[in-house]
Amino acid sequence: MKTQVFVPEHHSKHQPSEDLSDGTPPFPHPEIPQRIDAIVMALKALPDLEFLTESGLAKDEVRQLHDADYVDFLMAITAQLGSNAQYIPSIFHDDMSDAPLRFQGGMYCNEIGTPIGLGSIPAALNSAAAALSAARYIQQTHKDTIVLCRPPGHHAGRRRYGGYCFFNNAYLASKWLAQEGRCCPVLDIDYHLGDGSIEFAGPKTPYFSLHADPWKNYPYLDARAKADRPHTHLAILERDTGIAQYLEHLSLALEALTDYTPDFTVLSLGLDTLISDHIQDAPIKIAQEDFYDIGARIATAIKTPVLIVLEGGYDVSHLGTAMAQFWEGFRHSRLALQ
Ligand code: OKP
Ligand code: ZN
Repeated sequence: MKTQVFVPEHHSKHQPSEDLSDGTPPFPHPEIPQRIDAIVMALKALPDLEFLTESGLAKDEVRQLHDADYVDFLMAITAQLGSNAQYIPSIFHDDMSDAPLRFQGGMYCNEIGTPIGLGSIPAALNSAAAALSAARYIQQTHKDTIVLCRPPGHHAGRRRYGGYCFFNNAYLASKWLAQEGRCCPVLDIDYHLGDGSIEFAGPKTPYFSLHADPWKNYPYLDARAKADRPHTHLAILERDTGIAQYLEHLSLALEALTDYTPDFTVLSLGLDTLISDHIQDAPIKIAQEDFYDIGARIATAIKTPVLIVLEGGYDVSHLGTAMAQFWEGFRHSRLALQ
């Protein structure tokens, strides 16, 4: 039986042109449609994968995780955009509900690197729908599944977008899989701390993350302020961390995760830990072939079906190889254990 790969059909409608986070001049936006094309192309060269196109929009479902006024704002601002316009908030306060609509984004976002174009929210709703389809599939079949979410989701909080994310794909899936008393942790191995995901950690949906120091890297916040939360396990990867040290951190996270006796697991898979990914401010040393060992280690330690959800990864010329290496390591490890 083949492994299903869910691919959102509308992701390429989200085409942020530039990222203003580093000031002027802006740099070309790294979260581009070619990311998915590169990964799909590399996976198509591997055996036993079947690709399924997701065309739905999770308009109602995102409201189970995100606040209604937040979702309403994203829909309303989209309705006001022209075909080439991109919306970025300019003024930031906690409550701007009485401000004109075009300023209200400042209470739902705290950075300027995530422009909203006409197709951005449809793409994000499609990405969320793909995550939920994959969740339903894994629930029915108990088979490991891949979903190539774009835009990513782990920086999206209950009422906050940013860090290239709008809806939290991983936690939409995790919360759905954790229904009726089941347990579905999220293991996040994106380079960045999922400051959105952390908001959704709970006894049945604990959050485990390996990430670069979030004080020195996006989202540039004090990790200590986040560290003491229940059902949250955070490990910081120091600059220059190589694969041996990385795997030690990973094993500790996997042990803690296993202690929850999960029924399903969501893996927030970011490929931006790759050494050549320019998104890193405190670079670590994970090579393409190391993804094989990372995939193998995860498949060996986690006995539940795993829903692999794509998060970041911006080195388009090496993304495909990294993903293929990860999947080969994961798959071979599963086969060896059968
Ligand atoms: C999203 B994901 C650094 C700019 C960083 C935001 C990065 C968002 C990463 N020069 N801008 O976690 O991969
Ligand atoms: Zn990332």
